[in-house]
Amino acid sequence: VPSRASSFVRTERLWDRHVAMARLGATAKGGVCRLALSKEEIPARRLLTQWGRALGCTVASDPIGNLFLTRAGTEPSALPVLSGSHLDSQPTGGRFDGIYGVLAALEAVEAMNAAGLRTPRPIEVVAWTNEEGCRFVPGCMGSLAFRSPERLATLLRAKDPVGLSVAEALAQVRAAEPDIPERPLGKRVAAFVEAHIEQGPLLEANGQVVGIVTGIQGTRRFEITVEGEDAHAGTTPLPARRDALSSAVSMVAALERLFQAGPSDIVRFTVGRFDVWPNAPSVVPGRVFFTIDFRSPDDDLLTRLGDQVASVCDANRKQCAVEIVETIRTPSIAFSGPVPEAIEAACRDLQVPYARIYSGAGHDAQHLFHITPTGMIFVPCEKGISHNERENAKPQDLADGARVLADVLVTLANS
Ligand code: HGY
Ligand code: MN
Ligand code: MN
Repeated sequence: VPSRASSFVRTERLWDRHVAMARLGATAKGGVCRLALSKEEIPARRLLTQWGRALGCTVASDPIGNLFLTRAGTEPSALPVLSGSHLDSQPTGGRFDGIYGVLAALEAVEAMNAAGLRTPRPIEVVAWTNEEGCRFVPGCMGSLAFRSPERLATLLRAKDPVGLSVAEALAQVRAAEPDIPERPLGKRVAAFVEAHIEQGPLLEANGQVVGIVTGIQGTRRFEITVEGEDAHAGTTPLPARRDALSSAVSMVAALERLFQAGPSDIVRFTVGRFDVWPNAPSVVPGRVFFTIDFRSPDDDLLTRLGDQVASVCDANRKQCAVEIVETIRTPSIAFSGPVPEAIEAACRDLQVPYARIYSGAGHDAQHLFHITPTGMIFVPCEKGISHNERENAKPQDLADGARVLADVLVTLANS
């Protein structure tokens, strides 16, 4: 159908934009390290801004640093349709996690321009600040603030491992963007659609190209600090030791028994960060910091198991003190309504093989879900590898996902 936006999506152009972005924060092993609000992310924001302006979009950023490229609608007062994901990556991240959703939305806008399509609703391509939650905790920070503006002050105070706050890092980023105006935090939107690689093996294994995401599992994240006492490894007898590492290791072993007690492999329990001080071979560690990332589709399980974290840590602290802080808790959500329906209609029109699929990974969509009709489009990634520098995807799959997204955005922006 000549006037359909999807007909104007260009596989090479979308791929080339991924190649250009992958240079920003490129790692020796072929991945990216582009942490939130880092010096590597500034040029990525700049490149996105340049591409958006070349397509006639106006660019603005909000008080948490979310970046918006707005394609004007014929009815400026109509609520906009948002689509996007994140520019930031994990330290050993891949070239597609997050960035694909931003570039697919940009490609959809370019295709609408080429098709000469105007829509009543404005369309906004969005890059949410700090989705990955590595440098600054919690993750999904930009979409969280957009949904709950009352959280802004607290989120701006979050500090990175060297003590720099979000506010200070954001000030550095915004100082590099004098030409990008600020807009208020949060507003009502008509719908949000996020395209993302699956970060799992199912679509590729089953020969499907698009996953219509049915929901996102719930998450609880904790930070545990174990306080003991630095001591001489050679002279300190066992009864006199307050060994923070020994206690922390007992806690992790006990937590694994708690979380992996269930019959099936449903619960996801990860200790991703484990810092030891002073981290010297001949010093009994006086302090250990570690993180817990706990996920389950079952909210009752999230409650039942998550509520035991404190008692399990306390029962294994031995001669040490322990502090447990829950940093974020997001319930599991189920997508329904106009956005998944529009995705399915577009897949059928375009004859793109699709399946319904549940998301084990967290996304910004889990916050937008609470304020507007929301849905997600997954595309395959090689062997489901992600949060790994070997993350890979096929140009054709990325483009097919962008074709579906383009027609979905036109449908929603006309509704
Ligand atoms: O951890 C997550 O689920 C997301 O990919 N940051
Ligand atoms: Mn992501
Ligand atoms: Mn990720």
